[in-house]
This record gives sequence, structure tokens and C-alpha cells, in this order.
Amino acid sequence: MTDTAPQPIYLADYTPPNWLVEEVSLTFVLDPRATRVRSTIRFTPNPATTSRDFFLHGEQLKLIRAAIDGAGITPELVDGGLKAEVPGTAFTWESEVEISPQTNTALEGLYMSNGMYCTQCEAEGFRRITFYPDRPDVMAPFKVRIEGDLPVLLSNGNPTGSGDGWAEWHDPWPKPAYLFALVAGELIAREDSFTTMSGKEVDLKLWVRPGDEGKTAFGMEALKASMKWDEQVYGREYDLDIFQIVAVSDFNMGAMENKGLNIFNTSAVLASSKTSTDANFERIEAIIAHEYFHNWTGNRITCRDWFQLSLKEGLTVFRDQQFSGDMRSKAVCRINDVIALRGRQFREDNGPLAHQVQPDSFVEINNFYTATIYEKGAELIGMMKTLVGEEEYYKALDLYFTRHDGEAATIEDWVRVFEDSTGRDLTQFRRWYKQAGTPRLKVMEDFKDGTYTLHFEQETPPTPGQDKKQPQHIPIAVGLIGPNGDEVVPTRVLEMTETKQSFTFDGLGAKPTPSILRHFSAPVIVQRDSSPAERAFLLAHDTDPFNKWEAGRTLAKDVLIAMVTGEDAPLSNYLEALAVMLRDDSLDPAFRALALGLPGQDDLAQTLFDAGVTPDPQKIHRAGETLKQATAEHLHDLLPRLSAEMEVNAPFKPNAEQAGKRALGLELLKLTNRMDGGAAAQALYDKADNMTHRLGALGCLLDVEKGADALADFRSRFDGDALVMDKWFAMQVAHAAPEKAADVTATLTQDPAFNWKNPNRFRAVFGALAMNQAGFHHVSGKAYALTADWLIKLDPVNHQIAARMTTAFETWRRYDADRQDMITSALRRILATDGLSRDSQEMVRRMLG
Ligand code: 0A1
Ligand code: ZN
Repeated sequence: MTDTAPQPIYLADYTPPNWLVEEVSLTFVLDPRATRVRSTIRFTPNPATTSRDFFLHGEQLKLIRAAIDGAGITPELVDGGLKAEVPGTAFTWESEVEISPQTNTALEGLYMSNGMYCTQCEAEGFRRITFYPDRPDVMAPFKVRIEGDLPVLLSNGNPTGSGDGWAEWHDPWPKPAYLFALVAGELIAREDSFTTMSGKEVDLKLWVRPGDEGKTAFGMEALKASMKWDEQVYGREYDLDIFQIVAVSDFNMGAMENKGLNIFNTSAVLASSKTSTDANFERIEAIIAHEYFHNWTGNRITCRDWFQLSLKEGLTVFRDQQFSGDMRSKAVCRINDVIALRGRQFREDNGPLAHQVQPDSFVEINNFYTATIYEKGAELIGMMKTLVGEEEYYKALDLYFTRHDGEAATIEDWVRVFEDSTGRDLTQFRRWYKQAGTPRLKVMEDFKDGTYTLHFEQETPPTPGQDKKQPQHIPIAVGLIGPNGDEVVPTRVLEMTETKQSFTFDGLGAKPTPSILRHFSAPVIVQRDSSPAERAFLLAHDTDPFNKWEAGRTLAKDVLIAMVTGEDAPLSNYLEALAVMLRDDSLDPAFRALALGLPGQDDLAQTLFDAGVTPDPQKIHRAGETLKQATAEHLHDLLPRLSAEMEVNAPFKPNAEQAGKRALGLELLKLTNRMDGGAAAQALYDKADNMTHRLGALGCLLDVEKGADALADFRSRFDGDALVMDKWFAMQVAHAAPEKAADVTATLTQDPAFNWKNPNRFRAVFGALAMNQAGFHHVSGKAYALTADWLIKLDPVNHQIAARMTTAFETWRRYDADRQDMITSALRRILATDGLSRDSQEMVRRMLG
């Protein structure tokens, strides 16, 4: 074990680059183990600095030669790069290096996936390709020549020439190196085109490996819809002659927004009804939009340094969420976004890995592609929009694009744009970027002489390195409902800025029921004692779809918490309210499906912990089972009719309408499954003509331990399809009973198809284990040990994925002493591993505190 922790870098230490890059030319001569990269870089002194010291980043590069203004030099190779004596004025740097894509299993820089060359340069991968000032505030136009015996040779920008075994590309838009991309291989394209708002024709190409052509239609449609939407909603037009997407099987993340040449994990772009679920289609549409939207929010305006990561990610997530809401159902999308936020970001924010949306320091930037930077960052944008209003929001965005186009900007620049554009003072709002942790919002009320008062109190718990928190500026959208169910006060945004603050509503005839935090107007945890009758009332009458759903969810949560703590559970209120809502045909099936879902086990564990109770994952799991069983019994008579109504009697389409019906149909099937021992599930499995049904039915069969035949059938149908086989692996772990989950996982790791170096496959298995809360936290401790074993094995091969997956352990402080001991010893064992990556070291050290 390395006793000395890797050193952090600090936002406060930022200094501008000494040298700027006017232009870069790169030549790649491809070879699996000995690719040559020649660079010619025109450097000019940065007038903003006085030092002319010269440093270029470089890692795992074999330097062949270097020259300045044509004269050969021998630079000083130092940790992480090189130094050289350079002239005091503009000069031309040349170098040639050798790299080995074939042996690059970390999937950063230039690597190979299934015989194809591809790159991943965000955040700091370009320094594994050539010596360069690999920092986002150095932006330059790139010319690229690729030589290689492969039919397709791609890079950023527009094509400028090609011939047998070579191709040249020119990207005129200055960009940081993290947006560089190169792809070479045997690929085929789905081609299309898009006419922009000013009438320019853009070629669109979606490249895949031969055999996957049939899975490209949906992605292409999503791309065109994104391009149109960005023009219509944000006035943003595309700026090159060509836009390309490439699907790659080995990829650490979902996708990457390289200028004009997006690279996608196959899981984030390939889609067909037979192989993809409705959830897959929806995710693909969102990710394609996300990467495309980065062209303006990320590429044209990039980040000055990595502390500003949320500048591009928070805003781009916000934009893709808006897009999905416009393409599908706004209410359903918002609910799903909040479920994801609570499941991932709240979990992070309430544990040892909590960090600011704009961190002050980090050890390894790869560890900061987090739910806080992305999803909480998006919530901050949403709050700003709520505070300034729709019209002012788009005016501010216009100013942002004109003022900062072509720049590497900061979060401070972003907030200042809003202040300058709207005239509002956002000093206090800035705290959202600098204070980690999820605020708790306590709500009390009183009613006297026609005046209704809401009393709020906010408190943000301590997080690592931040004991004391200042009050935040919280937009609280509130509506009031009268006793007869009519809305007596429509939505109003209350701006809370103090620790304690009250708001009054006059002229009311009777005490109303408040609907608080409509649309989930701020990422906070509302704490309010409320009767089951009131929750049921809101579930029936709230006009805000989010809060209508929230009322049902809170009711379910009350029931589950009471079951766990042995108190009286308001079961009948819940079941009756649920039955009324399910019968309500005016409600979107997708919404009803969401209302049938239960709060996550992690959410319940955090709620118990907040209330001073040590959560027992087994008890939480059992409470969920009891409630689902009670629901199945209560709704028994309704199930056949409703299920029949959810049948889709039309050819498969991945649209919101059909997907909603399938979602509710499958929720109902899970209930039926408890009563018929898998009969309906088997019938659906046998007739399924799409992956949503096939997988949903398989899950039900696994739940009642009747899945063996279906599993074998599934495998034989999809053996050659890696993405579908990922599902085959994940389902078995996700649906394993708590006491079996670790053993099922261990057995799967012995399967010849467990290709663990592939990030999707590794995540399918170990991601599913971490999400099977009762299985992961089973008292045997087997899942902890197994996960640690595999992370230790993975770390030297792919440090990014290993580090990210240590988050399975991040909630350890909530649990009892035995589990804490088992988890901390698993973490210490990881930390004691010789040569453990900086990434994993940082994560484990932060978790252990
Ligand atoms: N910027 C991409 C995500 C991404 C981030 C880091 C990567 O490697 C460490 C790869 C992709 C996005 O937001 O989509
Ligand atoms: Zn992004």
C-alpha cells in the first residue's frame, strides 16, 4: 500500500496557460502496438501571463524526436510530461511519439475495441496520444491526417481529402484537446441529412460495425429531432458540414461529445424492438440529445478548468431533460428524473463522497463525473429558470451564447450572465454551487381568521470538509387546495432565503391543504408530518402531476417505514388511494405505472437513518415484499380488466404512448405474478415480440424461481448480441433473493461469456449486485467480499471503472457495527493493494474518511 495519499489539485491555484496554441496538425500512422503520432503545433505567448516556462502533458508516450522551429531538441522528460527551453516569441513545436492502442485496456487515449481504433480524451486522455497542453483553456483548430489499412478513417470537423489508406480532416472551430477524436475500422454508416434553420445542408452519419445496421434508425431520428429542437428552443444551429456518431463496444461511459464526431457506447445508441426495452429507447434518445446539445454547451463554450465541469454538464443535462419532456410526457419525465436524482445524487450527497457542484479540490478528475456534477448541476439550472421565469431564462441564455462563444468559461461567468441579463442579485444563490449536502426543509402550518401561514425551516447537514452551512436561496413552488378538492391558490413560487421563514395566504374561507415543492422546484428533502388522509387527499386532488405522484409515494413510504419500525402502518389509506388512481382512465398509463412503484430501498434506509434508526436492509426488503403482496391481494379483482386494457394492438413503436401501456401492463403483471405463480408471465414470455415484454416477463419468472427455461431460451436467442447478453447477466443478479445474490453473482463470473474487461459486462453484473440492496448488504458479507475481490482485479486493467464502482460501498456509515466492520475491511483490503490506481485510492480514502 502507498502510505502517502495522492496529492489534490486546488481551484484556488488556477493560473492561465503561458502558451496558447494557434493551430495543430497531427498525423497518425496506425499500428496496433506501434502507432506513430507526429504533431506540429504553433505556440504563441499568452499576453495574459509573464512566465514563458514551457510544459507539455504526456503519459505513456515513447518520444521518438522533438524539434523547435525545425531544429532537433532533447526535452527534459518529467513526471506527467516534458519541459523544454523555448524562444520568447511564437514558435513551431514538432514531435513524434509511439503509442500502443492494442494494450490500452484503460480505454483512455487511443485504444482498440473489436479491431477498431477509437479515442476517449475527456478528461485527460489526449496526453496519452501526444505531448500537448492538455487543459481545456487551450483551444485550437485541428488538422488531422490518418494513415492506416482500414476502410473508414475519421476525425473531427470536415473531410478535406482521402485516398487509399489515408484521410484528412479539418476542424476549424478552436477546441480543447479533450474534444479530439479519431476512429478507424471496418464500419458502415446509416446516412441521412439535416437542413439547418439557415438552409445549410448537414450530412449525418451513424457508424456501426457490420451487422448492427438494423439498429441505427432510432438513433438517427433522435439526432434529427435534437438538431431541430435546439434550433427551435435555444436558437442554436449546427456549425459543420457533417455530424457523425460512432458506436463502440468498449467504452467507459455512455457517450462523448467530441466535436462533430460523437463516440457512443453501443448501449447508448443501438436500438431495435427485439433487443431494446422502452427504457433503453428513452435513454438512447436522451443521450443522443445530450451529446448533440454539448455542441453549444460544452464545445463552442467550454470549461476553463475541470472545476467548472458542471458548467457544461449541468446545463446540458438540463437541456436534455427539457428535450425528453417535450418529446414525451413532461410529468412522467420529471418524475423519472427525480427518482434518479434521489436514487443517485441524494445517496452521494448524504454520504462520505458528498462534494460541491463546483468542487474546491480533487485528486483525480475522472472521479468527478458524478450525479452531483450532472444531475444536481441540472437542478441548479432549473431553479434559476424558476426564479427568473421562462422568458428571462431564454434571454439570459442568448447573452451567455453571445458573450462567451469561443471561450473557456467559468461557473462564475454563467451566474454573472444571469445577473447582468435579469438584474437580479444571485449572491446567495451561488451557495448552491459551493455547499455540498441536501438541505432538509421542515414545514409547519397554521390557519387563523382566513389567513393560512406556512412556516419553513432549512438545514443542510454537515458534509466532508464543510461542517457549517449557510441558508440557501430555495424556490418553493406552492399551491393550495380547498376542502372540496378545488385549487384555491394556484402555483406560486415562494423564495426562501433565511434559515426560518414564513409565508402567508389571506382571504381563505377554510383551512387549505398545501401542495409543497411542486414540480420538485428544489433539490431538497421535505420533512412534514402529515396524516395519511391528507396524503390520500392530495393524491386524489393535486393539480400538479409531480406532487400528485409524490403524495402516493410518500404514503407508500409511510407504510413501509411503519412496517420496518413496527408501528401502525396506514395500509388501507394507501391501498384504497392506489385503487382509485389505477381506475382513473384520465391518467396516463405511464403515470399510473410510476404510482405503483415503491420508494427505493436506499431512500428508505436514508430516511430511517435520518430519523435515528439503524436501517436493516433485510427488514426493508421484507416490508417491500409484504406491501407488494398486500397490493396484489387488494387489487386482485381489478388486475385482469386493467391488464387487458394495457395490451397494445398495433405494431411496436418505441413512443411514449405505447411505452406507457407496456410499463403499466408489466407493473400489473408483477402483481398478478404473486397470485398465479408465474403463469401469466410465462404466457407473456412465450408470445413476446419485443424486448420490453420479454425482459419484464423473464424478471417475473425469476422472482418466482421459475425462470430456468426462459433463461436458457433467452440465451440461445441472443447469444451473439453483447448488449442483450448484458441484460441476461444483470437480470439474474437483480432478481436473486437476498441470501442468494452473492452466490449467483459468483457463479456468473465463472461463465465463459463473463468478459469482465468489457465495461458494460462488468457493470451489468456488479452494478446489478450493488443495486440489489438486500443482496449486497446481506449479513453473510459475501457480496462485500466478492465485490472487493473483483475491484482489486479490475483496477490495474481499467482504473476508471474500478474507482467508480467502489461507490457500491458509499453508504456504509448508515449500517450496524457488523456490516460497518465488513465493509470497512473490504475497503481497507482494496486500499492495501499494491499499485492501486490514484482513482481508486482517492475514492476509498474519501469513503473511509
Ligand atoms: N462528457 C461526456 C461524458 C464522459 C465523461 C468522461 C469520459 O471519460 C472519463 C467519457 C465520457 C458526457 O457528458 O456525455
Ligand atoms: Zn455531458
